Amino acid sequence: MPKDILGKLELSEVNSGVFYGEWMPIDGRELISSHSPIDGKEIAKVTIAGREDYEMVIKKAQESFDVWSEIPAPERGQIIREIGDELRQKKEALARLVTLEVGKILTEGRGEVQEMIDIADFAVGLSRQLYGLTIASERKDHVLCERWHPLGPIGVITAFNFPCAVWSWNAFIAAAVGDVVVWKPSTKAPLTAIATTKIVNSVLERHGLPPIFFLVIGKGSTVGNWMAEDKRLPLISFTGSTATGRKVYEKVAKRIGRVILELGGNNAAIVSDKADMRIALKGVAFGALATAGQRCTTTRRLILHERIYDEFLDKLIKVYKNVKIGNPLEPDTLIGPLIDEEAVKKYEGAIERAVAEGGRILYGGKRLEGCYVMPTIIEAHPDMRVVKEETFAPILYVFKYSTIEEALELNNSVPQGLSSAIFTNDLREAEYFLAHSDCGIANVNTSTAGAEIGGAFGGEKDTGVGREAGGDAWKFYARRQTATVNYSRDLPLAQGVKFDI
Ligand code: UN1
Repeated sequence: MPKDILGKLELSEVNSGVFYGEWMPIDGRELISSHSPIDGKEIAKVTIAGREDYEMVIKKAQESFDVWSEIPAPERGQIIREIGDELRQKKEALARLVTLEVGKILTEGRGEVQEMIDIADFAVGLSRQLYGLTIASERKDHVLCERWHPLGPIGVITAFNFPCAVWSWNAFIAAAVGDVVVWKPSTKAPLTAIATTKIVNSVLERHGLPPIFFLVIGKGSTVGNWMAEDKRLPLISFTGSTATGRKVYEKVAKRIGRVILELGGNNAAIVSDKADMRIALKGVAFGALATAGQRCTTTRRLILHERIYDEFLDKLIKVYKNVKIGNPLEPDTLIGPLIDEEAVKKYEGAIERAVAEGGRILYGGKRLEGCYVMPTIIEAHPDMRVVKEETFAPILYVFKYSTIEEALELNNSVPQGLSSAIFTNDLREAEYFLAHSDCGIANVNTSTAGAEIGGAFGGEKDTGVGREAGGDAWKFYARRQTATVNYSRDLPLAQGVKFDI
């Protein structure tokens, strides 16, 4: 166990996985282990929640909500500002833990914490900008306006690949709006969640405020199911696979709750014959290889113009040959391991199916050792079933096109609709792409991956419902109220209805 990293984050060999204002005692509780995909070794152990622990979390979250939601929003913003500062101080240690626990390279680990700091800054600004509209009333001496109220304790369920940033998109925006947050992280990254919970709540404690960021780590889908079925959590924000997201959606719908679903992506990059090839090459390589292909925004499909097809692939294969695969803590590594053995199996299974369906491996296709795999490029055709799926691994399927219409048809031909990109210097092509891409994110001359927090993040079709992070995504975390105030000396009715008594 790397004591230097864990020590700085107040983690020990056995950690409580439930925070309800205090950390649930660890004695006699069931334990899970967190393993590093770097070498498969155990980092530390974590306790998991039973139903009583969960009930305690919800009870305390409700109590905290009553306090936090009453604090003026700009004051809430000041607390979030300090949380951002605390994260700045702990950035390196938390980044190293992220790298250790999920295997992303250190600059990406740092980027992950930076994303938390950025969204904290965004939330501070937002805390003074929770605007509602004033609407012209059809009735004399009436005011019609929109108010946005805190929603309640909200549930956030996150995946391993962004083990703290995605939580913070939800948590800091929700906190600015006046909500408190119950977090169920991935059991593949429990230590990052515990360390994060300690950092953010320390600020509230310093101010004598009740905690607003609760944590409940559970095994399998148990805790997630409790949350999805729990009316006391008016919103569930879920990040994960489409299959699990569908189940969450059904459960939340049954109780008429609200969801944000950030599910699978199957993102394409189009490279036109009118692209700046250097930019295109870097954009495609980053999109396909970063985080070892384990981002929901990863470039999984490459749509190349026929005129540059061979040349671009030659160059891309050279890049693939040269990228250093290995320990993500080492400074020149660009590709770390996949998260676990199961992920490697899925990588191998997808490649096998692609070949069986007529795909041709142009590069890679093999496991190296442990959870390390070769990034893979496969020449594919649009009818292959496997190209319609999201495999969370560095596999890139390549297609050829001749007209921009054809390229967009290919872009839109999958069930998912998260991110998309075109590389071109032609204005007509770029605008045609933006007008026709069916994704929530559409980029010109930059990668499908690596979105900034300032824009709303999310997708269409099987990718889910709603938006997170910037833009006006905060409205998902708030209860909208339309208010009418009559300051006249009469009671005129809307639509000219007469009701004289
Ligand atoms: C995810 O993979 O769930 O745009 C989120 C990106 C990152 C976030 C990805 N900022 O690639």
